[in-house]
Amino acid sequence: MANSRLLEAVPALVDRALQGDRRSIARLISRVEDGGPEAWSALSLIYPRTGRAQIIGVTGAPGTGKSTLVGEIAKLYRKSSPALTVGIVAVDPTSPFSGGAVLGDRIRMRDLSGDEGVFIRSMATRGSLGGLARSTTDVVKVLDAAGFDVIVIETVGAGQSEIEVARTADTVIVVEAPGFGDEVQAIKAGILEIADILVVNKADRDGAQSTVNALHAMLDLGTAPHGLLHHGVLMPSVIPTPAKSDERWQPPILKTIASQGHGIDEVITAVAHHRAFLAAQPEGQQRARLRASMELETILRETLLDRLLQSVGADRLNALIDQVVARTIDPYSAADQLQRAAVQA
Ligand SMILES: Nc1nc2c(ncn2[C@@H]2O[C@H](COP(=O)(O)OP(=O)(O)O)[C@@H](O)[C@H]2O)c(=O)[nH]1
Ligand SMILES: [Mg+2]
Repeated sequence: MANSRLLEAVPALVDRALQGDRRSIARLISRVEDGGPEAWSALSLIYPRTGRAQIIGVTGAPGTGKSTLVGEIAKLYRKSSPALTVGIVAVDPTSPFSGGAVLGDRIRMRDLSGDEGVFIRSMATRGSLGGLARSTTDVVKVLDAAGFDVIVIETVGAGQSEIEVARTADTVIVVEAPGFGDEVQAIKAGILEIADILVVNKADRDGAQSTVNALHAMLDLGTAPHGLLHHGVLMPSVIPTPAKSDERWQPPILKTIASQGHGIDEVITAVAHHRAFLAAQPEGQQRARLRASMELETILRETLLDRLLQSVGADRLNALIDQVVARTIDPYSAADQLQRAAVQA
């Protein structure tokens, strides 16, 4: 009864959110994060309105300056055109956006949060990490449908599911910073491969150039045309526009000082170039397809498992778990038994 009343409220809530009402957007996001039938009905209502936003993932080790960079990117987009709106989804628990920052950072973020054209949402870190990847894409869909032109997702680049979150973006920016010794953190975390743009932030610090050089060597940019890099910063005017459809994207390496707002326009230019590149490439289409198939697979896995567990019941499941522990049955046979039981139920 209560549940059906809540379900009825969804279409009205979706309507108000799609009209850009900020409180309704926030409430719709919470509903979507909660998951379940209500979330699904909301998502199916908004889905036709999604696919417009440009989605940028920003990932990297903690402390490299991701949140600061995201803030500056948002500010510059807003400055470039007052009509251009920006959504920020922070999956970083230490993010100033999620309230985990030192006071100075929070004060700096205020000039963003007072802006009606910017919507900031921190993801609840409850639940499984796999679930986090799904709910993050769902939250992005809400902001997309609500009309935000650019959506930036900040995640800490550590672990497979964070990588999955970043991968759902159209353009992935991997942030690196000097001062971690000689190691390039992104390589340690295994996130270098997903970088469309590499940013060496904290370029005001010693060792920034050697980080750039290390990344350069790592990416094997030896084949790139000379003159592309100017003081380690890729000059926007000389970023080649790809002509052939089989041309591969070369991730540019850019230096920024996010805390001073330096180098941000180059980052935004590189994002625009990458977007144009994807639009002209079959790779762009492939990405959309890969994303759709990954998403469908995740949903199927969750819903099929849910249904199976509901139909066989917790007792039966627990009994089988005991048997697996006692080694009277192997996990494959146990899974097979559960599936057969579910089919019969
Ligand atoms: N020196 C210097 N510090 C920076 C720069 N960008 C960010 N920071 C500082 O680095 C710290 C971590 O930044 P934050 O954006 O929270 O990093 P995150 O953990 O990657 O999101 C904060 O104290 C920032 O003020 C920069 O370009 N240069
Ligand atoms: Mg952060």
